[in-house]
Amino acid sequence: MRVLTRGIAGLAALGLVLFVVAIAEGHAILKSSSPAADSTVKGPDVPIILKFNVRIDASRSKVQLLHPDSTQTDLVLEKQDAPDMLTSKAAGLAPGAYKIRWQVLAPDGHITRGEVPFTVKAD
Ligand SMILES: [Cu+2]
Repeated sequence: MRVLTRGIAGLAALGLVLFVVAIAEGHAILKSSSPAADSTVKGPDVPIILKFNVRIDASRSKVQLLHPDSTQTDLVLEKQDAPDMLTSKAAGLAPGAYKIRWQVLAPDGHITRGEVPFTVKAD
């Protein structure tokens, strides 16, 4: 009985540890971005920075730009400065409303996606 109790306590402790690890290495959540959501920036060249809560597998992640005319282009990702960041450069943007569409793969194997709307104003 004592051994069983200890076993159960041990399992509970292990479960807690696994739970904490799962939180620490959970799927990706966007922590901040540049341009920030709903912000207005100066064109025509706009650096794109996405910062996440976990490291990102850039080779299996995708960032696209949705243009004011609803067309969509793939953004070429730069070499990662930090494992939890994706950067790119959107060049030649005319004034208007845009959206960054991101889809990333986190270490826990989960894919998450989201959008960051922003506006480009004339220089
Ligand atoms: Cu996950």
